[in-house]
Amino acid sequence: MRFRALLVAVLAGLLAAPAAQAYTTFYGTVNAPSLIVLKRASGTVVRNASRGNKTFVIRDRSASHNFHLYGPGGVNRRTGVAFVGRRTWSPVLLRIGRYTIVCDRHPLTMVKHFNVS
Ligand SMILES: [Cu+2]
Repeated sequence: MRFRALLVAVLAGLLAAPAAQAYTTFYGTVNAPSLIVLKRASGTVVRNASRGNKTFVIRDRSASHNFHLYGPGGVNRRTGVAFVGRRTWSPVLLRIGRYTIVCDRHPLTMVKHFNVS
């Protein structure tokens, strides 16, 4: 009887366990001829964000560009220039400061920033 009670308690605990953590997701796109952008699910461009863990879904649509994210806290993630496809980076911990998204082959023309506060 005691064992059964324990078993029920353990099963109830398993059922009550939280689902995998879902973070706010940002969508990065890089595309020919010279587009690089970071948007929210709503479609608005990310210029300011709150600090904390985020998910980045990167759509790299060109074999001649890449998507590189870097900034405070040692964040430094990138797709390969030749790579075409989707990458998910999660979690990425954003800290207060200024982050950069850039195509490494065109750092003067394909570069944007957003601020985290
Ligand atoms: Cu480029």
